[in-house]
Amino acid sequence: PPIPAERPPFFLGVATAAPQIEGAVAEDGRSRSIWDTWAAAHPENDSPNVTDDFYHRYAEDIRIMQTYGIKHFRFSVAWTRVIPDGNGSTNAAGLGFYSRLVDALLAAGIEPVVTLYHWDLPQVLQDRYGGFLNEQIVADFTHYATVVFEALGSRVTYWSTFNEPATFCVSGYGSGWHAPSLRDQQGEQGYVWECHNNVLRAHASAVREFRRLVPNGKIGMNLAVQWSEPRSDSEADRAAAERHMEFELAVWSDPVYRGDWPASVKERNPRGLMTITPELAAALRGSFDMYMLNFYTAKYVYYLSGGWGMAGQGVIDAADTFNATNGASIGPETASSWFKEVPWAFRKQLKWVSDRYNRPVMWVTENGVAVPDSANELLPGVLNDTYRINFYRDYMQAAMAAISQDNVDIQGYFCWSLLDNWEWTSGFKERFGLVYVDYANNQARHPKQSLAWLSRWFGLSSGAAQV
Ligand code: GCO
Repeated sequence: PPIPAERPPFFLGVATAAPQIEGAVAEDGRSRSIWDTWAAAHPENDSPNVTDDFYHRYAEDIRIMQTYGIKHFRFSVAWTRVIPDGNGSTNAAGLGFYSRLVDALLAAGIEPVVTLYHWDLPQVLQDRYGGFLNEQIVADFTHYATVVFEALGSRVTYWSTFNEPATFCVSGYGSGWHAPSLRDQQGEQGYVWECHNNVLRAHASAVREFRRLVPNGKIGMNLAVQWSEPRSDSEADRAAAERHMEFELAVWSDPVYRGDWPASVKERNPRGLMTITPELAAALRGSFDMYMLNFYTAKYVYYLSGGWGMAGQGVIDAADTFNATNGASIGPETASSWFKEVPWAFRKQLKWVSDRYNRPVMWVTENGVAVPDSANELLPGVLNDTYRINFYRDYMQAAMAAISQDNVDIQGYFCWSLLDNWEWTSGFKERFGLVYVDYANNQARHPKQSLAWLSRWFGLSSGAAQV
């Protein structure tokens, strides 16, 4: 597809996560994570044991980024490598891996962007005290974060504490769909909120150490949301959609920017919801240097009296669907059942966040797509991912419209993902990479057309891009 005349005004980065790409799960003293346990219990779902073998092949991936001019690389550190026992002593071999990785990135002119927690809790902490259900996690996470800040803080400027806490709290401790597979579907135990409370406390506590140890660094938290589009124009549906967005997204960022839960959440007062004390509010204030948003899709929301809500969040009277009352789909299918393509919703979402929080600097820290039917396609055809090129063109142009017409301040944009990888409950069946990974042939890397095309659009390379 032709390169659009106007170049995006934000930088282009690529994102990854340790459990999805590293493999080497038993090497250099790494302990098991809750996702290793999950994978062992679901052998039909492939395995993260080797996946992209990034642990051994990162130098090659850095060369690929260099070739295409990518200058921001988002990756996560595995707690299980750094402090295998969850708390207590540091494992020098595990920490050494990230130190070498950071050095290699910097030597290649690539800015490391570090996520401290991308869902891979040490299994020992789940076993010992229930993981995020226990306030002990706050001290243990802070200790872990401090060790990493001390080791990498002089070389790494950009950080995130937690990736998509809504996803791991709701799916891990509510619906049971994700590790550690605890269920509290109706919210009777208050699990999801306990998790939520402890993530906010741990974030505040880790950022306090961060300010001391990495005074010139920038930090935030990657928040994910699906835009809530009212299914009809009725007042009830519009209010339900707004409420849904508050329960899904503002419930994380209101405590940071406004010092309290959204009014709709307080009113509902689900079991487990803590009171945000003035001390916590003060610690959270200013703890986002930028608003890091992961965005993929949207759904219709409608008012449903007494209906179900998000798992464990307490009953809220909105439910979601991909189809409007008139049967219209919210967008075309992708390879993922949870995800339809809706660039217009991306623009609305960016404006919603920007308006609510008084125009924060924003980074899109994940956006991407798995091409339908591409999982079993063979080389070289699968490298011809025009579908993904069109997806990125449309979503990025929506972001550009948000900047030029809605006064949103977006400075960075990370594609999910650099590499095809282990997609959690979908195993290897969904490929989100800009680079194809041939799992059957020694994890060989093959850059897709989308990588070359994006690189050209952003003006990052010309030679490598043979589109
Ligand atoms: C995340 C995401 C990634 C997924 C991606 C595609 O939360 O950061 O879950 O890890 O692979 O969103 O589904």
